[in-house]
Amino acid sequence: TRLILATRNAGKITELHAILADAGLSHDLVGADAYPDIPDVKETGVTFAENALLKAHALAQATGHPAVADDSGLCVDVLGGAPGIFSARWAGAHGNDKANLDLLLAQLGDISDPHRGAYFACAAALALPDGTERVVEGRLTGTLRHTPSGAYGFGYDPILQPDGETRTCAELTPAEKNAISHRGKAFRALVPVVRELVG
Ligand code: ITT
Repeated sequence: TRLILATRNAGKITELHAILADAGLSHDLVGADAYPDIPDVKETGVTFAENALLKAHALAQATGHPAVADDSGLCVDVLGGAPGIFSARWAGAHGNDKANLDLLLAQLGDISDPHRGAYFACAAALALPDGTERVVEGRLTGTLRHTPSGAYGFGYDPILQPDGETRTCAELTPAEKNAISHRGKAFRALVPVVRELVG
């Protein structure tokens, strides 16, 4: 069965292929890039779950196949949860990971480590062409470094050091990150739902 990955973020697609394969899902996983004529979905929701559902429904409707979507971001304690759902365009242009990360570090300045708590959040949504929907969430909590470190991953990975780790998410191998990440947790929870509703 074909299962659409309703995202155009290359970092997410790489992680989702690994997470879903490790969880034993044998579906034919096809990224949204395979459907260039489908317009980008307007993320008008106010929560990760709402936006993930919007993206999953849009792709399921447009393709006629079941679709899974990821809406995710970094929530910083001292910023009241920002950038949150605005993580991909925190510095303005959509998807400029380096500018987003640099701006966030500048905003935090030299705030000390005990006040640099943050977490990654991920909502994983499944939508079927008939309108059936499910959504689950996962989190990874940690502390924000003062300077970026590491070359794996994407987005804010070089500055989040997970609780109990001495390395940033960008210094963990992809398998190590997926084992503990917000995305790994959310999509591993979604897999039994996919099995039940998609087959
Ligand atoms: P799609 O909507 O096409 O899926 P997007 O990049 O616009 O792609 P989001 O709106 O969910 O996706 O934005 C997520 C942003 O949050 C992403 O650009 C990163 O900056 C950040 N982010 C999410 N998960 C992350 C992770 O595992 N590591 C680092 N940063 C992450």
